[in-house]
Amino acid sequence: MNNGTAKVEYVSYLQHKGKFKGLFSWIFATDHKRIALLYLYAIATFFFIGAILGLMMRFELIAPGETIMKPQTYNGVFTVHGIIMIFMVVIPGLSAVFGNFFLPILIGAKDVAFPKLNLFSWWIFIFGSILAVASQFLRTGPPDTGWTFYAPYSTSTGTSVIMATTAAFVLGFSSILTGLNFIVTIHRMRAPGMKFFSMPLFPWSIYATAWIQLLATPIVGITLLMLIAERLFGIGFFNPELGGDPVLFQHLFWIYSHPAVYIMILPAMGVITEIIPTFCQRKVYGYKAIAFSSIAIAGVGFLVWGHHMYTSGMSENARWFFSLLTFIVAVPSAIKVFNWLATMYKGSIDIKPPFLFALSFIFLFLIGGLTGLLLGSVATNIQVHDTSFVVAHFHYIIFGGMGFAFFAAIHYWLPKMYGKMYNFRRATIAWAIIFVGFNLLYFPQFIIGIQGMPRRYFDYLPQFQPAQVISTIGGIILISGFILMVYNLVMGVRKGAPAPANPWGGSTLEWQIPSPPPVENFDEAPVIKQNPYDYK
Ligand code: HEM
Ligand SMILES: [Cu+2]
Repeated sequence: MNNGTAKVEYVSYLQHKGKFKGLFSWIFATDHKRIALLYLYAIATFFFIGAILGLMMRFELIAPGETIMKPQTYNGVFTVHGIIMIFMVVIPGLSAVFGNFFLPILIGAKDVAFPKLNLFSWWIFIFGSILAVASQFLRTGPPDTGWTFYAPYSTSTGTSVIMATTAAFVLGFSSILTGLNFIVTIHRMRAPGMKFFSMPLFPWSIYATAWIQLLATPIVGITLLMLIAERLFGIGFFNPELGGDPVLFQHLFWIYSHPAVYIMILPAMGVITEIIPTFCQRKVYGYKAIAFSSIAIAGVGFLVWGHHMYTSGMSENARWFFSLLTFIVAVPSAIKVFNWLATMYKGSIDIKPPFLFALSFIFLFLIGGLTGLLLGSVATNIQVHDTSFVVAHFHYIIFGGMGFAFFAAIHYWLPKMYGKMYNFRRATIAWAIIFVGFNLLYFPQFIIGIQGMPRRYFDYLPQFQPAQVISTIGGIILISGFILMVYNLVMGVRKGAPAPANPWGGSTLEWQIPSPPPVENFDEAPVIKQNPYDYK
């Protein structure tokens, strides 16, 4: 181990020469760190495509009536935007990139338990993504159901629903295999001496996430197969004329898709839990409470799916029950927020770009979470159901939460991953632009949502226009900040100053090895005697 400034002789995973050369040494790599970068490049590309589609919708919505596209095109665009962002960006995002890269390192392992399976998961992910994008170009036209594929419309529309659902099905497989791999890794590969309760908290969050991936994803897989069978053979699962029930589809879909939002947000919380103590130079407050709250969120998250269905015809009792459970799942999330704030309290705070993204995560996640309670309570839900209030809420949670955590993570760990530093000033400017753009884009949607602006509509009443214009301007600002951020990171990787092993004074294991890490992470397996946050 070195103190970061001394030159050491070792082969980093970036320089390592294996069986293959050039591109093949990447796309056939079994090193978890290379696979993490493969995911990073793929997901960044998809995010960019998805963001362009989002911006196209914003331009359409800048004025009432038709501006840049036809209504049917709009339906295709919001569906594809949703499919890309949900299944190809935020669900895999943090766990496939940073889980892959840092989980083994943080628990002192050489790699994940099944390196080849790990590579296979990436290939499946790419295959599924190609199918999803291809569904846009079939003669039948892009799917127009929204990413939720609600029956009965999805069983009868003429558009490419089968291709899109097959894509989601395939992507689900990748997610299941990744989850399985991580669970086995955590159980079997921890360094000698590392107990469950001496794991850092990011691995804890990945652990909780992996169980959701493993247990919930098969449900949506089966649901999508049922939908395909319904379309092909008219079986009658969802068609009332054949004795089926369209609401059954919603139950099955949300039994997966509500837990899926925790696949997105738990690793995000894990990242924030690593970053806050580092930049406050303090130990994280309430280690066990944070670890258990991840497990609690994963568990209770399975029981609240009905809050998406208050208006689709459920019994009164079912509604208040789901509402109650929804409020309960807010508790472990609130515990985490409390612990982050308690960690910061009286810390000596070092304001660097990763910390700025982490702070804005907390702020945006709070707005998303509190508006989530309005959606969780039956009466207020019925007022804002299927309005742009919902759009604002989930963008605050998913983009403001998972997205900002991703940006925080990349600014935190990039020096370790590439052994290079980026420009702090530019990163801070990009952060400010992104933060302002984000709030301009989504906050007005809360207001017009309450006033009755429906979601997924191509047209609207003139009274909503001012807010829509502000949103669109916000979208342009957001994208500019995003481009600046990516430019800055890419320049850092290509031309940045060499990064020391521990640029932030972090206290977890990854900062004890050189940047970029050696091929097998550790020269010799570390023996763990301390607490997870004691490597100083
Ligand atoms: C540049 C950034 C983005 C912009 C400008 C944007 C804009 C939009 C707009 C205008 C809609 C349609 C709202 C409606 O009428 O229902 C929408 C829907 C949606 N967005 Fe985004 N969005 C962005 C980023 C994201 C991200 C990062 C996610 C990640 C989860 C996301 C997920 C979704 C989903 C799931 C829908 C729902 C699609 C549907 O209704 O089927 N968006 N977005
Ligand atoms: Cu939900």
